[in-house]
Amino acid sequence: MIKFWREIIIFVLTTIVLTMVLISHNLVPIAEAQPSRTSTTNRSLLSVAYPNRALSASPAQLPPLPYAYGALAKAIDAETMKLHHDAHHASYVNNLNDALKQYPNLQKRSVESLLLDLNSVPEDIRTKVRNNAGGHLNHTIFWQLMSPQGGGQPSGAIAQQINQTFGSFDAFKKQFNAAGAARFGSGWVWLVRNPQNQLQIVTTANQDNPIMDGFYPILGNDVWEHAYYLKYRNRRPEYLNNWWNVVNWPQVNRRAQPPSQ
Ligand code: MN3
Repeated sequence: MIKFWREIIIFVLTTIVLTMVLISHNLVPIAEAQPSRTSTTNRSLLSVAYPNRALSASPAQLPPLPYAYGALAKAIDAETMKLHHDAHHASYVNNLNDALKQYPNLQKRSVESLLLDLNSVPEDIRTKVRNNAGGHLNHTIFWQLMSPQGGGQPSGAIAQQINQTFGSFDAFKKQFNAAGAARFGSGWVWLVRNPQNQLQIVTTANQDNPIMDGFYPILGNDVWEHAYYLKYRNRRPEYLNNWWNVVNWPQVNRRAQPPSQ
């Protein structure tokens, strides 16, 4: 009987020692390390143009407007929409293709990846790529964020997250509009997810996109004069206020989903 127990103990000890040796040599997988929220968020910055798709640069193409020019009249007039899409956005697309035409390797990269690593873009086209890749990306996101059926109170998960972060939808709107009004010159105002996975309001200058500062863009409004001047003249705050009448909350919710693993 004693011999039996001794053999059991020797067997158990041998198993423990053997397992420790295997683990120390990485031969036995321990539980896979979970990616942190931060690294997950950073990885997703490579694909922000659409809820699940990056923006191609081979060649860059003007996406069709998903509604008629006059469909957003609750906030933006038809003439502004036509110019904004057919002239301004089209020129960002054309200028980006023009900048990349001597660099076929860069055309294989997404617009997001170009903006995330501008240092890898040759200096002679870097500013042109920054402005026009940014312009193409920002406007591609912008058209999707509006809808003729838009406006009203936010719905879904984003409504809760906005309330938790800013207190209420009205408080959030006030803060977002104030940031947009205070952006000097041309630029954008955004609701982003920051690397700590929190909602935050930021602004960007010119055609920079929040991914360039490590933020995931959920919702954004264009505060360049070309976005509002025909109808609102210099009254940017009035444009910012009316813009909520066309915000496409279902689309905002799709963009606000935690990034897929
Ligand atoms: Mn614009």
